[in-house]
Amino acid sequence: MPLVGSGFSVLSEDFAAAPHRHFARLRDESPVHYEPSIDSYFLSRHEDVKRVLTDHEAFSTATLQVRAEPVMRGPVLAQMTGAEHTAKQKIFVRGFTGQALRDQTRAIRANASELIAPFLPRGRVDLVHDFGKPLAVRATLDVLGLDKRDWRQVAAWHSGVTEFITSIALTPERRRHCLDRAAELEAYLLPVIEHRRRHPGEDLISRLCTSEFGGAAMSNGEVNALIVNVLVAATEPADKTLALLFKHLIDHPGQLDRVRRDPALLPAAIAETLRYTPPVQLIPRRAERVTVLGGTTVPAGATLFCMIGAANRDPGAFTAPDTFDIDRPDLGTARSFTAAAQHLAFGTGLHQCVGAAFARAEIETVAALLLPLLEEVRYSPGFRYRETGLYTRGPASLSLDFTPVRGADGSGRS
Ligand code: 2IO
Repeated sequence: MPLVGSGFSVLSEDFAAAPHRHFARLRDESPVHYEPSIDSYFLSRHEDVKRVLTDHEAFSTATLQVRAEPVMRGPVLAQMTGAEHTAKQKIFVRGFTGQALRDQTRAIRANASELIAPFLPRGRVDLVHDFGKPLAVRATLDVLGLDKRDWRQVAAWHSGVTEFITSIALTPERRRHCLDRAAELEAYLLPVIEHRRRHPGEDLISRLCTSEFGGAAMSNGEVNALIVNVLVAATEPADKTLALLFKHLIDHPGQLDRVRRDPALLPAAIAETLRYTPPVQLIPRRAERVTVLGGTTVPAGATLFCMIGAANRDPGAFTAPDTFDIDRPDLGTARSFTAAAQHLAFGTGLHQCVGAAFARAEIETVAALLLPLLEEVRYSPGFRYRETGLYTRGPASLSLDFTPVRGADGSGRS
């Protein structure tokens, strides 16, 4: 059945249930797929996605003005260009590499040990809700130098902000809800910003407060937007990536065994997880001029969604793309977390993810810690796997059973 004219929609429930089942037909039959209800084009070919993300003059990030600014309450890094972008990107790169990254990695390990401990004697954990989500928020709070005891509150604000950014359509009620959470988050952050200006530390908020651009410090509003930027970008994909890594390894016991025996294979397993099931499935851009893309003419001002999941499974870019294979020669693990990555999970071009090294360190550290603890790891009896999300996507939950560890909660009881 031809796709075009068949009523197929990436906004349908059918698509949402299992997007990857539709990727091949989209790439083959409608590589620049128009969705009239939201007046947007969905790009599914690796070549087209790469072109759009690389040509930042012709395809801008202006979409974020409506998609993100109302909850960010100011521009995020991805919206900036030129000298301002270069200068502010540097603050982030410094905040996520070198000594900063080594300190963050140590804090992640401590957080992960603490969070997993109560589940070890039970032999069961929901890797998303019991572990991944709290870990993701707490790791980000450490980066920002915020109080970990506030993590539940910050998590609630984060989900309001993220819902706004990642929704394809919002009801007025949900929109209000998201804007309210963003206002509460800003009210929480402003006194912190004021305090860090006077008493800076080594954390990223302090770096943002004390750095100058064009001879002037950023305003509270500008700093707030960049903090929320980090909060969303570092937290939202983390629990998804971790859960997806475990799911793929459990589904491929031979590869799980090898990674267990040789943790040096973890970077390849993580990179392949990011290729196979990128947690950020869509990246929006605006066409700045009329352009022919994959045989379709898109008008100036058009909203484009790069379908990262579909591009990452393009047979033109990867051999046997629907196979999860940590040994695939076309992955290039060493460059998978750099600007030269072949997969597009971190985007590419000027606005490629600045947190890629942090993401790798986080998932690698946590997986290396969990794998030896979760012996005989398997799905809990009766567990039904389900993924949610079109923009960011991951397991709704991941209930795992493993061999209970006696006395591992530190209480001395077993
Ligand atoms: C936060 C969407 C999870 C970013 C965004 C408004 C800007 C930018 C991204 C990623 C991931 C989030 N876009 N990170 O796609 O900073």
